[in-house]
Amino acid sequence: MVFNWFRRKFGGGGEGEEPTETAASPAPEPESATAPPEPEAQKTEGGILNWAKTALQSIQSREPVAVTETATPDAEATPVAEFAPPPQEAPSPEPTDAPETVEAAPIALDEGFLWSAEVLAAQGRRPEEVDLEEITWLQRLRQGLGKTRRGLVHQLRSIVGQGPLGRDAVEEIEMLLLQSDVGVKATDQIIAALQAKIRQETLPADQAIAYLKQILRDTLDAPFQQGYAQDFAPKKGRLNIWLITGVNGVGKTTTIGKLAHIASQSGYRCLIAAADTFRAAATEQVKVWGQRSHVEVIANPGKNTDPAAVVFDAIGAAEARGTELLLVDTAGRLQNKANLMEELKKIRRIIDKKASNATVESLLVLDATLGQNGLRQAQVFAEAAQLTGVILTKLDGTAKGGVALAVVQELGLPIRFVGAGEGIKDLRPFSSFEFVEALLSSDVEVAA
Ligand SMILES: Nc1nc2c(ncn2[C@@H]2O[C@H](COP(=O)(O)OP(=O)(O)OP(=O)(O)O)[C@@H](O)[C@H]2O)c(=O)[nH]1
Ligand SMILES: [Mg+2]
Repeated sequence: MVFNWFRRKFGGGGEGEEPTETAASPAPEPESATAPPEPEAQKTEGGILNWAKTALQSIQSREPVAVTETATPDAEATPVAEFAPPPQEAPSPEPTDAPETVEAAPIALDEGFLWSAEVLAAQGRRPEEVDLEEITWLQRLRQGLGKTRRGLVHQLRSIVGQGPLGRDAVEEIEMLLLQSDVGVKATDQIIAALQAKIRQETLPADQAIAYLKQILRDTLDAPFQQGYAQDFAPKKGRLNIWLITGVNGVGKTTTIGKLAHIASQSGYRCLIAAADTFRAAATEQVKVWGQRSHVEVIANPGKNTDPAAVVFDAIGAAEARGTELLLVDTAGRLQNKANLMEELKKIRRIIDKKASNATVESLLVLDATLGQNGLRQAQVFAEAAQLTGVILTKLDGTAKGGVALAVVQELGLPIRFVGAGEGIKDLRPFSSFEFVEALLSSDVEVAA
């Protein structure tokens, strides 16, 4: 059965189907957050362990996967080492090997699996309806954010563990957020929300962390209050065009390859336009990704071809083939910034003219390892490309995960996807709930 990755559910891409709220987004629980906002239901109904076992059985009934023998974890178990993903190829801007061909490691009902299970269950997901790749992706995201989390959670707990949050504690939390790349503006807002809460009541450590998580989720989801749709799936049965922009080296082309993979796996007819005609090897690079994801690439083999002309041809091809998702790769660098912006504007004009009925999304790719510097670059693109969302890449590296909050706060744009690795499966739709859990959760507690 097809798992629709954009909607995070099986068979969810029916013609004309209008999405209900995505399963990946838990119902918001705004003001009531004195008690921990995480749903507790699974812990009382046989616990996460049962949920995880059922999920594993369902996964195996759909696709046989090797299960490694691990001792069944119990409530007292100290957490084992974090999930180690398959080794990745060394970074290479022109992918020649296919890191995605590395077979997934045998699945184990270990601490990492249980953590993923808890995160999925907390969002109201049923164990029969999760995909194995959801589990492995969550583990990868958690591992990617591991460094930031370890720095953050331990210190946060020790601050809030000292008793009711006082002024000094709030200042220490402020420092921690700034060190995690959350940025001044978002930090100010988060601290203001936290202080407002503390004025109302004193919070024990767990509740303070739970409340902080709620504030972070609200910050990340704020664009949904400003008119951006929470659902982000290409519309079936019609042309969607996603223009992928960003400065050089942030991961645009790699992201296109990963998006093409998600799209074709999720049952969408997809096409790629190789509109980075500036860099000599760019077309070849995107073609490699096209082969990996089994998606055709429209390119113009001539030298110094006009990228807008490539986009024009690609739209024609997309319309002729009934393509549902056209991904447009763009250059990250031209002779100068003004030229690049002019080129993007021209591409955008062609899209609006030639595909006036298409649903167009303009997505800025940001390299999370660049921290606040990446944000400055973003402001320039925002004008030229009429941005509608952000894709945050390289969360697996030295990035400090807090930058996601700065991105949303500073740009007012929703994060639509996050990348945490160079493999084809290392990019998935963004969920504030999962992100915040990966950033701030302490170790899984299993109520068996
Ligand atoms: N670790 C890690 N590396 C990534 C990720 N995404 C992309 N990369 C790497 O970043 C490098 C640049 O990626 P590209 O996709 O070529 O970037 P680009 O934005 O298309 O670059 P230009 O075409 O030069 O503008 C490559 O080595 C990728 O493998 C990620 O999520 N994690
Ligand atoms: Mg590129």
